[in-house]
Amino acid sequence: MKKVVSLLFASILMVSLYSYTLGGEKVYKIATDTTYAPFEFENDKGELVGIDMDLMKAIANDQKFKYDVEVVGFSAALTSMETGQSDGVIAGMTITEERKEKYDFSVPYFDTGVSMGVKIGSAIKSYEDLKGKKVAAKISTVSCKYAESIADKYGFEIVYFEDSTSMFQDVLLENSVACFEDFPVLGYEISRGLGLKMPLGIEQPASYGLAVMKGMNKDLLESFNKGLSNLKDSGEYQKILDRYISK
Ligand code: ASN
Repeated sequence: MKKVVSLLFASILMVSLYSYTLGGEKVYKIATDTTYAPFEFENDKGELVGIDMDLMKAIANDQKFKYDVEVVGFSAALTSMETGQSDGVIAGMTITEERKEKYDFSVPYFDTGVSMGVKIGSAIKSYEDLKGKKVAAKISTVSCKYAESIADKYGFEIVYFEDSTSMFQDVLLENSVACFEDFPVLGYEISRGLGLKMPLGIEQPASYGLAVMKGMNKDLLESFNKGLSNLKDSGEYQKILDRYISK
């Protein structure tokens, strides 16, 4: 009986290995943020769209690879990749020197930087005005790191959020007097009626890229880079941007 069971088990294992290599194209798992427009968000029809999502789709189509998207939030997306539950992260993720020690990035595909958002009508015009006040930030982000780096100097307290929508809400509800977020995201939301404004300029100019763990998933990174370059040549890349960003 034991023998039969182990034989059965072995054959099941073989069949599954067989089908993996035979039918077996790899399906990459790509983790992303929740609402982070215009990079990833649900449209009116409940479809996951945005520059990241459309780029991923077009690149996979061009390079003939398959992928699944996991919408988990930015901090959770990093954890998912770090624990091997996903192969890469595309989430309006800023390429930084510090992150490059841990992750490999694709070629940059979008320019970004950090900006302060305050409620329309707010008197806050400078970092000095934040003294003794609460400021909202989203954990694990470059904008949050930036807020942390100046918090002591300007004497404000940081309130942490998992997602941008809750962070913006906290400012609109006047619990926090300001938030720090990437300007393409803040700018997009403001242009669509979010009641915030950006009284100051842009700090820490940088770019977004797709990330994989250092030394891993080289094939994914290579395909992404090749596909992106093809999309730029064909004009498809620009078409995707134009879908979300008005000139
Ligand atoms: N822009 C953020 C960062 O790179 C990521 C995010 O909030 N989706 O830190």
